[in-house]
Amino acid sequence: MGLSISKLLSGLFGKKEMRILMVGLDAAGKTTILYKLKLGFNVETVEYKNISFTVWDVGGQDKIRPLWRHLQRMLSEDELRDALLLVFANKQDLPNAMNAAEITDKLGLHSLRQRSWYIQAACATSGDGLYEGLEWLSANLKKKT
Ligand code: G3D
Ligand code: MG
Repeated sequence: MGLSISKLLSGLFGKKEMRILMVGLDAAGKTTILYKLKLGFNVETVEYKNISFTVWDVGGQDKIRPLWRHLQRMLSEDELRDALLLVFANKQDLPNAMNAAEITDKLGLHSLRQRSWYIQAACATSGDGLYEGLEWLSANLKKKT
């Protein structure tokens, strides 16, 4: 279905759209998360609670790495000024995985100003935590609009 038609339908049925940029280290589990939410490729639309989430999984591309290597600078880009920030602390099934508190600390999330952020422990292979993440996004999208 073309973009314009889907936009028209969402207008008719009050469906909201949310665009998601997914960034992270190679092998962090981005593609697994997308596949778990819906079988498919690097750009996917996931329907959840009457919101259409469009997710771009852009992790390993050399050209944009300098952008996300510095998370805080990336967030200050104009296009992301109003973006919600959801962090999946993935691979929680592995014994040596950093937990959500450790990742919060490493990413300096507490020092982010004027930003709605949330960290969700997850295991992409089983799907644990993935919908809780979307739940937070959908709740906060409603707050914004
Ligand atoms: P990426 O898209 O961020 O680069 P992938 O990462 O989704 O390709 O995942 C890289 C590897 O990590 C995959 O293993 C995948 O199965 C695994 N993985 C992803 N999420 C989890 C998780 O929550 N727990 C565990 N144990 N493994 C995970 P393979 O072996 O298929 O390359
Ligand atoms: Mg990938």
